[in-house]
Amino acid sequence: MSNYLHKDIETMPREEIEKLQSERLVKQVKRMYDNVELFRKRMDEAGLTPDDVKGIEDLHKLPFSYKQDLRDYYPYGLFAVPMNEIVRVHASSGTTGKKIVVGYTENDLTMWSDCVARMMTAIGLGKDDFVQVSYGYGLFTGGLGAHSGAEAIGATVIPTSSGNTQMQVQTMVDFGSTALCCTPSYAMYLGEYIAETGNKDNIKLKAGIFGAEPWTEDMRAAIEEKLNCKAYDIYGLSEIMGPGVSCECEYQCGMHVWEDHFIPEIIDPDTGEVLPAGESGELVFTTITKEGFPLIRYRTKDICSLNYEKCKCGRTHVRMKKPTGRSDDMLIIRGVNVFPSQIEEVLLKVGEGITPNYQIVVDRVNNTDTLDVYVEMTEALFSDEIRGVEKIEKKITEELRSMLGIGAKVHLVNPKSIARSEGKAKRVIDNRKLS
Ligand code: DLL
Repeated sequence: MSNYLHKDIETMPREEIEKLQSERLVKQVKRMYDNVELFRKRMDEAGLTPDDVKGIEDLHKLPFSYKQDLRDYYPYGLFAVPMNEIVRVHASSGTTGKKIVVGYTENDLTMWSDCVARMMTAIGLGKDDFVQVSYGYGLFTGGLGAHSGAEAIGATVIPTSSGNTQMQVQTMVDFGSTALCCTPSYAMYLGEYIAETGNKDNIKLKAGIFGAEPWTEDMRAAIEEKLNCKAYDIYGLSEIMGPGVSCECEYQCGMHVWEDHFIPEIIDPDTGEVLPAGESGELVFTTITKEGFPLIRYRTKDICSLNYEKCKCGRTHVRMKKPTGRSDDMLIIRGVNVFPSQIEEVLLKVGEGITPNYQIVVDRVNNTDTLDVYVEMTEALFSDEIRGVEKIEKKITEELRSMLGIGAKVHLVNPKSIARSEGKAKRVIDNRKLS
């Protein structure tokens, strides 16, 4: 027996979903053509006018949009409404120092909380629940996104934000949290801590809502065992909305994309061709109801596939598989998006005593991601009996923390000690097994 927030929408027959999407897409394209300079320019270049778009059958004709667009039009240049209609902004890492910025109107925020609330309802949460939100609050969408969804179902929200594990567990025990929202790696970490402190029988969790980074079925089993609750996957990205673009239902068999708001496509990342249902490729989204910051055919770079079969829960909205990787070099370290180019930018900035030869090593130790940055020092520094190495390492560590918002271990190593490859330099070694 499934719990629905809006049964009519969640179980809408496919023809009706597509009809609704077509109507909304046509309106969205017109609105964006009138209000977003870059979109108008791309349509003009492609020889298209809004009248060429009669429904979702024309979606594939429309130009793609990219993360780089958000950088080029930083901070507000892609918004489709005047700034005084934007009631909130969020931001996430760009490929270099500048963040990418997204904005929401009041209606956008309502739509967002509604999407998260649908999932919370589906997995059996409601007014009697205590939802502990341990995603970070702030520019990151995780904290406030989960928070608003939990408020929308009338649950009692416990906004602990991220970090301070002892406080998180104490709160979970004392406040009687029945649901937990955080990254899956932090859920594992909390689980370990709960076991170590003998608290497993003191927690009352029934559900966990985990996302913002890839995780496996093995991790799900481990988290469910450690936290003694069901672990559900939630997916999203700042550019499209935040958490809740898609989420699992009670059957944990793929994440339903809320298709009345988002149209997903799977494309070949190299050719841009749309792939048949079921094939794996790059996920692309079009937002058909967003007002503040709408996007047409946004290239997420996440690799996954779509399943249009009706789910056991009765929902008709397409399910996406857990993303298995990315078609770019973005890493997600402790839930934070990190591009190797950001690290390179820091190294170039510090400059003194170091060469551009570096290697980034990511691993997972005791369920926590580690980031080690190895940089070759210059011959001059090396022959100077390596005086000042510690100072430079400290400086790079500080700059990295300020750029990425997470800690890294920096190691200055001897000149020519990082293995050279014949082709492209192997800058990143990711030893985590996530797919
Ligand atoms: O991570 C939004 C979010 C917050 C989702 C809380 C779920 C829970 P960004 O920081 O913009 O937004 O990062 C988006 O994270 O393109 C994926 O690569 C990755 N990602 C997000 N959710 C999942 C997931 C938030 N469930 C990027 N599985 C996305 C795998 C995920 N990867």
